[in-house]
Amino acid sequence: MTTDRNDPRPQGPSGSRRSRWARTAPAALSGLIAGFCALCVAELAAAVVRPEAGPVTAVGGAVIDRTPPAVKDFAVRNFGTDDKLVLQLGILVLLALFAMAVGVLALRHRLVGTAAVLVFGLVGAVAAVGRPEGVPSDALPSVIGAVVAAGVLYLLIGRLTPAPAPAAVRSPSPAAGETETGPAPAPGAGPASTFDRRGFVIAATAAAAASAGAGYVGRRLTASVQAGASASRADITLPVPDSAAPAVPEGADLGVRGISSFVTPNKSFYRVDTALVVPRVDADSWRLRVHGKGVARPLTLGYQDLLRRTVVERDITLACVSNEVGGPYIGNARWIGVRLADLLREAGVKAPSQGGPADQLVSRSVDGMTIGTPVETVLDGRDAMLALGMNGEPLPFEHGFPVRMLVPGLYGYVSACKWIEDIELTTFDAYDAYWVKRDWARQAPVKTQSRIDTPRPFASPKAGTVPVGGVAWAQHRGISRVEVRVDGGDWHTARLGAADGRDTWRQWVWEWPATSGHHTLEVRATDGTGATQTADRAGTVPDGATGWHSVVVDVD
Ligand SMILES: Nc1nc2c(c(=O)[nH]1)N[C@H]1C(S)=C(S)[C@@H](COP(=O)(O)O)O[C@H]1N2
Ligand SMILES: [Mo]
Repeated sequence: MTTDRNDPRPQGPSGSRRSRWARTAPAALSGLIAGFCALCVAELAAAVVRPEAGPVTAVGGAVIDRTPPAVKDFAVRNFGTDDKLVLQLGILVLLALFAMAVGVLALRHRLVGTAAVLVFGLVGAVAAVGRPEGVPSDALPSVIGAVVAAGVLYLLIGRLTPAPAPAAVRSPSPAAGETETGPAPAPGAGPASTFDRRGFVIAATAAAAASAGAGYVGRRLTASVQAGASASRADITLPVPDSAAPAVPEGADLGVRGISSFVTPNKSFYRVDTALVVPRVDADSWRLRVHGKGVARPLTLGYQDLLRRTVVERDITLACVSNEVGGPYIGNARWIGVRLADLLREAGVKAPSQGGPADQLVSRSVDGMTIGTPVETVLDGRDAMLALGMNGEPLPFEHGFPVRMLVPGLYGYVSACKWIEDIELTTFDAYDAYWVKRDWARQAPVKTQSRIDTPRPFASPKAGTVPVGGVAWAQHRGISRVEVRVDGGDWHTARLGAADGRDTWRQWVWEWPATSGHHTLEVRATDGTGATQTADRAGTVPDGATGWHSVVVDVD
């Protein structure tokens, strides 16, 4: 370092520039430490207020809320389920850069820099309160974090611009940014030594350590609150269903290598939601309210109330509207829950076709998601349910513990509210749910689709018999036929896996007599009503992608 106290080198005209740089780095570091401090203190405050109210989560959530569908699609496509991690890393990197800039700014204008820290706190606070589930107290973590961080920055920058000592000898080449009188060099210091390095290092280390401590305590506090939710989940024994699902028929799984398993294990079940922090709801304190237009007898139910009701078990395939042709956002599971229609009838709800005044059921989650479902669909006899269990275990936290909604035949964003806590009967005219406000369709039945799982794109199987297989779905209509063609030739009817009702997908396979060369495979499905999947290509917005999935392979 050129600013060592006993630097023997002569201080030429460049000395002042050098000393300015010598203070710029510690000023940037001060900014970084202040930023770190803000996040750690906010983390501690958020542990008390609400983990989701932490600034990074809040700003990330606000970004998600405002992401146009095209960008969201891009993010999902390129980062998949890691999109949220990428988003949060991006926010942290940006924050670090800004923090360093603020530190340097504070070196020149101590109060302006300090005020800039408060502005950042304000951004976090506005983002937190502006989330769909935001409440005024959500501003606290960002505000408290920013105030403490501003103090830290003020103090650290103070260490870089020491007050003049009484018997100061004026520095021959005062560094830029120094006050009129100029800082007094410490006794024995060379002219370029413009601040008390030891004092700064001690203060900076102390600030960083105290921040880390606060952050650690915050993390532990949050973890202990979440432990309550985990314990409540571990305590649950799912009931034996009053109406069990028939065993999955033999042959529903064709046993062909490379085809998605008929039942999707919970661990590999796709996850799509806007939650940066997975809500951890304690089943013991969880309540569901059913109320609104035409609800003669509003209900408030706890988890045990649901367990005591008639419990059904059903196999249902869930798909996301953001799934592109050939995409991965679909899974099939065995669910246990309470039929939604039973509950609504008990509350006195009538279908619109029976004269009921509400045509939209709006479900609300603990994290503020709103999902609008046609009341007519929920009451038309299908197994719409409040699900408690997934593949033999209580819902995993990621999939909506303690309770989520499911409506066979509708995309998730219009039916499958996770972490549900409120059901309001209203009309489509009166209210637009979260994704509808963001250009997605009000109503979205699942479109007939089929996917080639094997061979994989650009695979090079050996010439001879090559099984071409995958899954096809048209929930609540069922699949009646799947066809495959090669290089635009004749369609060949595939062999279907046994049907497990019409609410689940079906596997299919066709034994392809493959000849060597470059080939394009295409698939199309026909649903239970006899309608064949359209070839017309459409994107996912506003109500689901269409077109045939194709895969290109090179046969050896
Ligand atoms: N609370 C909440 N519920 C939600 C969502 C969400 O973002 N928040 N996403 C919906 C969407 S778009 C889909 S496709 C399904 C996905 O459910 P999964 O993550 O269990 O597969 O959940 C639905 N329920
Ligand atoms: Mo979705």
